[in-house]
Amino acid sequence: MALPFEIMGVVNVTPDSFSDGGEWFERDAAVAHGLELAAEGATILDVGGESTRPHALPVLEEEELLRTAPVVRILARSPRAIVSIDTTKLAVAEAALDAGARYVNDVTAFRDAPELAGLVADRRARCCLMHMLGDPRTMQENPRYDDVVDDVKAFLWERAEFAVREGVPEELIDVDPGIGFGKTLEHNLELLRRTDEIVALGFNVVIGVSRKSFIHRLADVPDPHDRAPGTIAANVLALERGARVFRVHDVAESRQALTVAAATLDPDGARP
Ligand code: HH2
Repeated sequence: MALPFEIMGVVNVTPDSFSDGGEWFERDAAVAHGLELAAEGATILDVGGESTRPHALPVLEEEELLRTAPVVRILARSPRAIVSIDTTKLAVAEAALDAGARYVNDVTAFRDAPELAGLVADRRARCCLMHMLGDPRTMQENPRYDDVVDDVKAFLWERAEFAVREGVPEELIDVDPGIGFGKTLEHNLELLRRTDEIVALGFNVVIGVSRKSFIHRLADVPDPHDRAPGTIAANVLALERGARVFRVHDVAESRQALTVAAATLDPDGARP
């Protein structure tokens, strides 16, 4: 039976991601990791070839293609999960869709490559439009908002309108407040506390808190691998406020927690 949430498992084919850089950089390791996450309950596998952590070095298009397309091609055969490509580049998204991906996760919400919207529309793919203030080089330099939730909502609404104008059906658009992307600790907490206001936009809301540094700031957990409990706490509260998709590294633990939380919130709701 369908669960009232989806888990997006992170497959970073990168040497420098903030929490697992280098762990799945080899093609076979990335594929094996993706299959393991699908077996643990991820229904979306988010394959990325470029880190978005603050001050990450940009990756050339050819290199990002080489990292991601072969991994997407194999994972797309999995019957358990659909494959998402985490990219801001048109050619990388196109190659991934050619290789069987059915979801495009763009942390710039089609601002870096506006043509991505038309591509997603033509392929009838699902997409995630994420909020980020500035770019990964500058985003953590004194981020400011009038009201962080209202500003993020206005941005997401504008980007969704753009996607719809380019032909993407509304029901294939997910939105994401972009936890940690140009936000202070207080901004992140405010967005999580008021997730219901983002849900009220009418799109599926994606939450990406997994292992992020705000958990360390709050609970003193220097090693990102140890941040699953903080990740789960934030995700369970976001579920209660209506978020639908949870982008996580620790799939088995997250699935267990979210399943129990969902059953508690709605005893008549779907169970596995
Ligand atoms: N966070 C990261 C990357 N992509 N996409 C969405 N939609 N939402 C997020 O919160 C999000 C994202 C950062 O996490 P990770 O991929 O583990 O790190 P890195 O960017 O260093 O590879």
